[in-house]
Amino acid sequence: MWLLSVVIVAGHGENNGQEEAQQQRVFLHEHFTAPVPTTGLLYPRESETREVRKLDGMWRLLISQPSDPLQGVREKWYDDSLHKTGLEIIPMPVPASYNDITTEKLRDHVGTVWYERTFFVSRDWEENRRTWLRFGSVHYEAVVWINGQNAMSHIIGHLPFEADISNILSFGGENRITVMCDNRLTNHTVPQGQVSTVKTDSGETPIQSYTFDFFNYAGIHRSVHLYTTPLVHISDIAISTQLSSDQVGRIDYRIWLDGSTENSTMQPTHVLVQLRDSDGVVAAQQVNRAVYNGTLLVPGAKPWWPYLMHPEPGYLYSLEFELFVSSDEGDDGDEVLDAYRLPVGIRTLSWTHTSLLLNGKPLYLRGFGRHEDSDIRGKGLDNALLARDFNLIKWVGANAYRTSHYPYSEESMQFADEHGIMIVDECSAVNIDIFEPELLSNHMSALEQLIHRDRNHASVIAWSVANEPRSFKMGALSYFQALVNYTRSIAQGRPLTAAINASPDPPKQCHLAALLDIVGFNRYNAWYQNSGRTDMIVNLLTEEAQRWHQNFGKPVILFEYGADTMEGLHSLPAYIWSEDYQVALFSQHFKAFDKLRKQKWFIGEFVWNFADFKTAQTYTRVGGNKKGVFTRSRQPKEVAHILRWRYFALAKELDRVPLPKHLSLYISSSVNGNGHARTEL
Ligand code: GCB
Repeated sequence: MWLLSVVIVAGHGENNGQEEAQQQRVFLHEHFTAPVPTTGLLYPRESETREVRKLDGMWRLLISQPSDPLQGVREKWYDDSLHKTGLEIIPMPVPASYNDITTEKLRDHVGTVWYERTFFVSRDWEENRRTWLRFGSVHYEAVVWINGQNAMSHIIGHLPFEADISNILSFGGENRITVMCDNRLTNHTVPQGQVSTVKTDSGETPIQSYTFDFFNYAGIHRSVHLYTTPLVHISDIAISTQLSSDQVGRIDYRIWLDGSTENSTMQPTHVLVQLRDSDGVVAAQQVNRAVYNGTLLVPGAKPWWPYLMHPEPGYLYSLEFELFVSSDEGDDGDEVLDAYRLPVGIRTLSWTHTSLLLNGKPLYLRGFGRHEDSDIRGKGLDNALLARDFNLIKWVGANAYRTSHYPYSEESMQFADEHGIMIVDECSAVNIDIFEPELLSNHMSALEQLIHRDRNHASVIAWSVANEPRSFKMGALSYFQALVNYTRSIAQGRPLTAAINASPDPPKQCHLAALLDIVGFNRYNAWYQNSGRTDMIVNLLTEEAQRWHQNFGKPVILFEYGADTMEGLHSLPAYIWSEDYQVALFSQHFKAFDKLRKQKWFIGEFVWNFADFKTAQTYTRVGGNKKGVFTRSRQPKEVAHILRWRYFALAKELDRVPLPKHLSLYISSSVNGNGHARTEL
């Protein structure tokens, strides 16, 4: 690592709008240690050789003193039930963020909390298998003990982690699981934040601050699985797919095995790989004896298509891997050691300097930036919410969303595959600044873990390496060169993008855009810039998009535009924060998009945001960010109907999709020939 000795004085102060000078060191990230590649972590699925149990439900929670977050580690609270500490224990649901569950204390807690529950494991699980404990996500840092023994630890929220806990479990008896969860963000975490101490009326207390615009919810956010595998088992799978012009599908696969057994009759001899269509009929198969990678060819394959691009979107096959040990009695006596089934969509993804193509067809993305966020649960996984959100996405006619600003649940990724919703998959690097080596290494790890987790999803069409980094700063150049070079080496056939808010031109020109495959930018014309001026959108937006394309020669997407809107607030003429203003602002953006679409390199429009969401407390946010097209309880604002009209009109124009029957309301027989003019409300 070569540290320049110069000290750069850079403009800074996005947090409170005041420009304050900040001194920053600039690093040349020439030598860095790439993350150790993630292994394992296949999503837990039942099969004839695997059992899966969830440890979701009501856990117990202890809140550490913010002034002494590591007291529990020093005093070994994990050695016994948390009740033994004599401190207050409260019930806490899993999965959920803990912040909005109680009526006091917890919402703005800074530091650690301790979760605990007990569970039983049957004696049957002791023989010839391994038992794994897997967390879908704990934000931000987690340390896990089973029966007082350290089982695993993990940093970076929104990502899964697991460990084989067979050796520390009590089979046929009660087990205790203890999780310490720390929500503190620093300059080196992804995302970044700062903890400082303030003097309150009752003394000093630590507070957490951050520049990103969503609440730093924390806790055990996704399901906790307990599952078994055979001693020797399939530990990991990577696939990539292609579709030829004559409809021959190709699946390249690789599997990894893990574990050993002293019993030689239990050593795997071959793998049977079978691809089954949605009726269960075998479409291709292969027996693999020596190596664990291969290729399946699927004549007449049914491709994976996005929603509204094909009558049967989201078509998935089941790719079955069965690990066998041969018996001397011949094939009939072969024993299945392990079986795992992976849903697989067959499609070709490619890109040029002007287009992103799926199965050879240029894509036009219409969708949203979103958040995993809801009342009470915060960022906790909620299947009811997930199903509702996908119903709304389809109702509005969107075909894509960006997982702004962190990886979303694995369950939502599976849903996207099944429904044909395309995903721009973003890692948790939001608003990064101060480009130090420790940040780079965590940022690389965030991307490595994300790509490892999501590489087999047909829905993933791009990796977003960051949202609104301070990419115009001098320190950003070598940082992003290192980051992008590394990410490209593990990108699994997807283009790299980012949501940029720096400028396409000097003096605040973005240092990242030139390194990407697709340039995405966020721009709030008539909101943060020129508030109230919906007559200052079309030219500014079209000119800026053109600058991005001219300067960097890449396809361009607008990843964010929008206006905060209080549901039920109306104003004629339109005034900011009213529903009327949101409608007017969107409509002007649509004009700009249509101009831009004529230039083939403009490949997508994403609204900010799908739904209202919670943020930290600030005087610019009324109960949170209100730029949702839907309210936080997932009901449409007026603009949702307008957006629906546009998204379906695009689907009609681009893919000849018939408009939904009740898109517009009957007004009068003299309007528009058929009497339908206004969108249905
Ligand atoms: C942005 C950010 C997003 C914010 C949004 C806003 O540019 O990417 O996280 O929520 O602006 O509404 O200010």
